Amino acid sequence: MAIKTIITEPNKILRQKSLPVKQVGVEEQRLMDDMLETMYDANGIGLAAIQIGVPKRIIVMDISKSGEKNNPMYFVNPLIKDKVDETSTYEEGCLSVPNFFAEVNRPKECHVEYLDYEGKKKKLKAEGLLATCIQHEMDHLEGILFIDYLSKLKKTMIVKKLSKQKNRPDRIIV
Ligand code: GNR
Ligand code: NI
Repeated sequence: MAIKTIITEPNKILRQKSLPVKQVGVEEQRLMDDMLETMYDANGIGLAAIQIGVPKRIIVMDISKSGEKNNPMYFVNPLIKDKVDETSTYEEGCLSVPNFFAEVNRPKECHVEYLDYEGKKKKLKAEGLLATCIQHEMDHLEGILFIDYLSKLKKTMIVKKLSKQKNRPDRIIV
């Protein structure tokens, strides 16, 4: 397993649409292993493959509480089959938008169909943090970030601050 670099805004790669996986093979399983290790290392609860630069429709998640046993979840080619009209609000963050948090409304519950780590077809009814997280991750597969739901003013402010941080050199030799 290996820890990969997480791509951060602003970066066009994050706007790419990810492509369906034809078959869950060893290459995909290796990718899922690396994604999980990268996510744990960054203290995240979810990660989409595009965040490490791979445009495949693959997500890993673990929403277990700290101190509890790890509960890794793998989603390949996830599809939302159904969602309720009722929404809930969560303060979201994103490993690709480091250190910025904002409230986002999303459907409170959703039904998801996907392939698991073994390539087996699965169904899941998600609610609470699980529903929020899976929708956040599925947005990544479409090139959407949570800041896209904020006002233009807030979004511009966040992207500006992130690009300034990026351009700041670690060391200047004069
Ligand atoms: O670690 C993460 N926390 C989080 C909190 C609220 C809603 C969504 C998330 S996902 C995020 C990790 C990430 O960026 N996944 O794409
Ligand atoms: Ni994210």
